[in-house]
Amino acid sequence: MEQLLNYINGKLQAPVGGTFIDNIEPATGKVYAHIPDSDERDVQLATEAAQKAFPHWSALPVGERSRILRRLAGLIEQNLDELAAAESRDNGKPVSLARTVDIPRASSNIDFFATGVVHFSSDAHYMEGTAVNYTLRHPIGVVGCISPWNLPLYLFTWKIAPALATGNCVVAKPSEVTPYTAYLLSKLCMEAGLPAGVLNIVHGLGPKVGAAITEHPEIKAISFTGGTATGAAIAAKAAPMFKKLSLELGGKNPNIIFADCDFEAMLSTTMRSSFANQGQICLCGSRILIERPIYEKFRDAFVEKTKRMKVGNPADPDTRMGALVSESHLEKVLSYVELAKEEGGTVLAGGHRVHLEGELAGGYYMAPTVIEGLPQHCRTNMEEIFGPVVTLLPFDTEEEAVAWANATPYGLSATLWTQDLTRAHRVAHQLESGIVWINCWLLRDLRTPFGGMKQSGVGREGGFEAMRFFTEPKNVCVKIS
Ligand code: TXE
Repeated sequence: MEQLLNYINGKLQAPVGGTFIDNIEPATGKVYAHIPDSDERDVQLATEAAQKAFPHWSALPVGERSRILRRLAGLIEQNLDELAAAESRDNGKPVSLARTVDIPRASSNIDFFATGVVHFSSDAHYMEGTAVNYTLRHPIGVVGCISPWNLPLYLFTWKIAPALATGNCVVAKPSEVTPYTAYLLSKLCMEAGLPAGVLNIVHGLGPKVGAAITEHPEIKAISFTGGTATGAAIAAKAAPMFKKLSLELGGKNPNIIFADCDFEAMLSTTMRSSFANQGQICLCGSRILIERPIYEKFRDAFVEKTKRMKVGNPADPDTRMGALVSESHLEKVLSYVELAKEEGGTVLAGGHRVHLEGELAGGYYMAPTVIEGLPQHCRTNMEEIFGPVVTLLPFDTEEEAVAWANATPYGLSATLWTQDLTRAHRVAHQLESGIVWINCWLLRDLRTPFGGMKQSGVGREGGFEAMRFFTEPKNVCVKIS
């Protein structure tokens, strides 16, 4: 049985305590590797290594840091096959998705910030005849990056790339549920010539290792993606220590479909925005609001397509619907289907576990699920389910659609389908979300601010926003008269 190792001070090493935890393959429900059950002693070693590496790494000319990171991005690209197969096996997602989205985006994340940092400039402010002010942007020092299991390498690199590019050193913790590609990345970091201690990856449980990172006095900023409840727990610990905090949390995103939409384009994209990655993307449109004149046409076409979706072996290149990430998560998602029935919903498609044959018999499979007839403000429509479950809601007026879209505690993303662009801009302006897609979904320009409001998070990632988060601005004022 393979034993994954921590990556600390440029070396792969076992946890100080010598204990390991099982790593389960969602496609079969079987243990296939062991990961370090690290604790605060490993976080201490990682933090010391990062502190030692910081003076040299932060003093490197930005072009040199850029060159090393671009080499790492290239190695991810060259190792697409191995990384995609590993991601699919660890998360349960179709290997086709890992090959076309997760791994290419992990490489782009690193390449994007490796090049972006070379153009990252600051400001100067001239006081006529009196003084000139210039702003310096220093790297913070040692920062913590904690990432979730739904898009493992994609979100892990999305955090470490801007941190490293701006000259920080990182203590990072991938989710214990999907640690494998971060482990493979450790080896690529050594091959790319990343200096020892610049990036340290400590594997293990959130309340143990994640908490130790959050609470370590020498780790000056925390960038976190995960559940809203965990984000609140991290903020409660980090805020009194005056750490900079970036929190990317949950969502309950509306997908608003007006009668004048391009129906076929909307329908095919809505299949993706509803069920991609088994619905385990914080940006999925889990509440579908349909203007009443086309409600039945949409419902019948959408349900028919959903029933035709084949749940299969994630390793099969033709599979578009793989396994959910864990037994406990599958049970959580199925429990929401039961709740929906109690709240008056009617299940139009799916709603049950799927049992595959042979080796896959113990896997965590679920049929994509469509529910209608729920009251707008019920728990099913207010709480994040994070699985292949969507609810349908007919609306009569634009005002009603906007009010319902904004009615949840979340505010991450929203999708809008209409050919009336005046209405599109008017509605987008009123939606309480950090991201609005009009006649598209998950179309991403990495330069744009990424994140949500309300209980979907604090701060933004992406582009210069991310590089500003990982740097401390200092204004220097020079008298010239
Ligand atoms: O998140 P967690 P999980 C939502 C989704 C999901 C829920 C929980 O609703 O059902 O969050 O998912 C580490 N101190 N999203 O289990 O628990 C943990 O080890 C410090 C939305 O992934 O928040 C992991 O590395 N760290 C999200 C990371 O936090 C702690 C994507 C995320 O784990 C910790 C994923 C603690 N006390 C889930 N407890 C999105 N916005 O994309 C755990 N961790």
